[in-house]
Amino acid sequence: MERLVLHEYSASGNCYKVRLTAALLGLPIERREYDILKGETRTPEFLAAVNANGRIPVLQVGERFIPESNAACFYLADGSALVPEDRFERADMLRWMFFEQYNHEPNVATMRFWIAFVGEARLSEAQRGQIEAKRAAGEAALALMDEHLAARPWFVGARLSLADIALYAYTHVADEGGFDLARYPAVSAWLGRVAAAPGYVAMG
Ligand SMILES: N[C@@H](CCC(=O)N[C@@H](CS)C(=O)NCC(=O)O)C(=O)O
Repeated sequence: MERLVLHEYSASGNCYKVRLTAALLGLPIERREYDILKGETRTPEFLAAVNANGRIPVLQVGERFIPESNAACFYLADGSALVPEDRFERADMLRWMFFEQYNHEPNVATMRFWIAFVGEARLSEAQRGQIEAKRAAGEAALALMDEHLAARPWFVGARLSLADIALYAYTHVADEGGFDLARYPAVSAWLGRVAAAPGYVAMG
């Protein structure tokens, strides 16, 4: 495989997904840190050379760049045991990864960012006005995950896949956004299974 460099902010769950995928696959990956709170992913240089969307993570593969965490994870894991061989299960894995980006991350991750990183006192009026809706949507996503996991050990099929990695990243730190994981026993048990996977690395 070509040289892999992860452009990241290490406290970000989206970036952690890529590191965790690489670790579970035993792939060496270089890391380059940006402080998103200082706008380091919004400089003209970053926008021109790394990601015109001004965000991390970005996986650099040789001289090319893959923004979007789940796309980066897929690049690393394509053809490995983290992507199901069965066609239906592969699509089901993508279903959960899209769910993560649409229903989970914008609520569970944003609440964590606003509360633990920005601080409630520094939120804008508009952000403060969204808190209750985001909390409710985050709880709904966690409840749906809990119902799904009550009947099976992994999101898709009989083993850990990228669907689990994508959803694990922000779920295991959801308490930092004010979510009480004790309300979701099947999710809590699944978090333990992911953390016990060979090659697992903590977010740090
Ligand atoms: N859908 C993107 C979301 C990327 C994203 O929102 N990144 C945040 C950190 S988690 C970021 O770079 N924020 C800095 C900014 O927007 O300036 C993904 O999954 O990679």
